[in-house]
Amino acid sequence: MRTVIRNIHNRVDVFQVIPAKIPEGVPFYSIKILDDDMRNLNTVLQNEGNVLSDDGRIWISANFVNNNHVYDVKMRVRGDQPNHWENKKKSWRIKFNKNDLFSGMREMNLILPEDRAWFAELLNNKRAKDMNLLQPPMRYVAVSINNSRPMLYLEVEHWTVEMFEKQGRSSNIDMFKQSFLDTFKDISMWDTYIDSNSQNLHSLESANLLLSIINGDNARNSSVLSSLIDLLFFEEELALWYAHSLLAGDGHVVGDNVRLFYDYTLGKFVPVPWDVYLFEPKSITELPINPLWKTLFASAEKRLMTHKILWAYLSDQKRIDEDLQYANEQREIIESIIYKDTQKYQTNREIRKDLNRRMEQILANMSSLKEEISTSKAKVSWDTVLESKDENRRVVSIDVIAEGPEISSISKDDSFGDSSFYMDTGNSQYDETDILISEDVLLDPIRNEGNMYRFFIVGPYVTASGSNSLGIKIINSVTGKPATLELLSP
Ligand SMILES: [Ca+2]
Repeated sequence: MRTVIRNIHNRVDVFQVIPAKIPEGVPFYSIKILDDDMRNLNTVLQNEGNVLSDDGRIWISANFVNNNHVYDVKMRVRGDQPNHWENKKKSWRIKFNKNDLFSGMREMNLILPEDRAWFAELLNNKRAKDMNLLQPPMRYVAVSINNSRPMLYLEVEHWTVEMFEKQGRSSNIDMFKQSFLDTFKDISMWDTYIDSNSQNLHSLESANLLLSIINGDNARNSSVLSSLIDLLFFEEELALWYAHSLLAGDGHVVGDNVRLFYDYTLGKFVPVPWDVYLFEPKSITELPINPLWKTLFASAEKRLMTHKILWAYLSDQKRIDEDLQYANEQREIIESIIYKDTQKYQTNREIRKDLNRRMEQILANMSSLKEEISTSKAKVSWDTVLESKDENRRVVSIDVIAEGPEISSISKDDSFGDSSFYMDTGNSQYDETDILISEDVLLDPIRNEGNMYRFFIVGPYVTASGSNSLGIKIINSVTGKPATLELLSP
C-alpha cells in the first residue's frame, strides 16, 4: 500500500510504503516535519531544565498522513519530565484542524510506551472502562516521522469537549488537573484543561469546598467527612477509583495525575484514573499518599467499600483471565513493532526484560491483594472486672487488637444471651459514656486512635463455670469468614 505525502511547505510530493510488519488493526501514521522546524525545536529543548517550560511547548506545523488523507496539523512535545523530550524519540501532542478532525479527534497524545509501563496502562484503561470510570480512548500505533522506521507510540486522545461527547458524557464540564506539587491546599495550583462553563463559577466553588473539607477540622471526623464528600462525589465512584489504583500497586495517583472533572449536569466531581502506571504490590494497610485519598480512606467504611470491590473482582476468574489475555495481546502488538523501532532509547534486551517484569507485577498485585484481603487477624484478651453476687452483675472487659491486614468486624453471636455489649469510648473504664452496641463494629488495623479496641459485656452474675463462652464473634469484614484469633487470656 502506498500513501502520498504532500508536503505543504515546499509542495514536493514524496512516496512512502507502509511497512508490511505492522499488525493488522494497528494504525500507521506518517508525519512530515520540516528539517528547519525540527532543528529549531531541538535547539529550544536543549535549554530546558528538569520540567518542560512554556518555551519548550512551541507548536510546529506538520503533515499527518493516515489512510491517504493528509491532515495539516500543529504539534509540540508533551510531558513534563525530560524523558519525554530530551532523546531522539519524543512524546508529542498533535492538534488537528477544527474542520478536519481525525477519527473525531481534535487533539491526540503520542506517548512513549515505556512511560506508561508498556501494556500496563492499556490494562489499566480496560479495567477502568469495565468499572464505568471515564477513560480517554487509547491504543498502540506505529508512527514514522520524516521517513523513520516505524516507532511504537501509545496514542491517547486528549481532554477535549469532543472526547467527552463521544463517550456519551455531558460536555457541560470543567476539567481539572491538580498541580504537579500535589498540594491540595490551594485552588490556584489547579490547572483547568477544559473550561466549558467559565461564566458559571460553581465548579470553582465546589473545588474550594473540597479543599476546605480536606484541610479543615472535619477531616478528622469520619462521619462528618463522609456526608460532606457525598455532596461532591458519588461514593461508589471514589471507591472504584481507589480500587483501580490498588490493582496496579497504587502509588502514582499523586500530583498532576489526580484528575477530576466537574459535571454541571450531575452537580458532582467525577474522578478519572490517569497515568496509574504499575508498581510492586502495596499493602492495603498503607494509606495512599495523595491528600484527597489519604483523608477519605482513613475511614474504615470507605476502605471497606474499596476492598469489597476488589474482592469481587479478584474472585471472578473469568474477569482475571480476560485481563491477562488482553495484556498478552497488547504485548504481542508492542513486540511486533518495538524491536525494530530504531529511534527508541532502550535496547531490545532491556525492553524484553521490562515486559516480563511488568507481566509479573500484574500477577503479583492480584495475588497479593487477594491474600491480604482474605486475611484478618486479631489478638483477643478478656478479664472479669466486676463480679457481684449482691448486685447480680458481672462486667467482662474484652480487648481486641486488630492486626489486619483486612478490617475485621466484631458482633454478638447466637450464644450471647441476655447481657449487654458496650464499646469503650476511650477511658478504658466501664462507665455511662460507653456505647451500647447492637450492630457489627469495624476493627480497623490502621485506625487513627490505634488498633486496640475495648469492649464490655455487662450481664447478670454467673458462676465461673458458666462464663466460658464470651458470646461474641470476629469475622473478616470483606469475606465474612471467621478472623484468625490469638486468644491471650485470662
Ligand atoms: Ca468507658
